[in-house]
Amino acid sequence: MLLILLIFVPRAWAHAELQNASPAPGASIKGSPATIELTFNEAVQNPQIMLINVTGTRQLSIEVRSASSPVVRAPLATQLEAGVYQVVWIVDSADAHAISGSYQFEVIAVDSGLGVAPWMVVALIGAGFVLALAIWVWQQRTRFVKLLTKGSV
Ligand SMILES: [Cu+2]
Repeated sequence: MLLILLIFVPRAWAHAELQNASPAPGASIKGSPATIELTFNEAVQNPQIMLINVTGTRQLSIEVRSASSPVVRAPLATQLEAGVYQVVWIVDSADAHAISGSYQFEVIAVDSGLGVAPWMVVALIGAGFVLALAIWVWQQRTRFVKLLTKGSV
């Protein structure tokens, strides 16, 4: 029975299928992508892409200018801040049926270069230790002087 279904139900009815996406589904990328690019197995029309900031509440509707083509390219007008984004897309297959899908990717903040270097941590701990030792030595010295001058601490 299953075999008969497999034979008589044509695969996907010639609907378009998403083959490739950039940023890739599940990808973590440093900094904002310049474009969202979806590649289908056949030419698609009337593409619509919506970008939802999952970690925030911002919703971006991206304008897509595209003739019938297997590649839908959507340039981003604004830089995406760090966060998880959901790409929701709707396109018309060659047979005029609409198909849709969604996936997520993550934008990681670009390293500002102002981070604390490991040698700085070591230097700070070292400086703190030297200071503590200096204070201790100073305290012992005053106690010792008191002992000498007054005969008691
Ligand atoms: Cu169809």
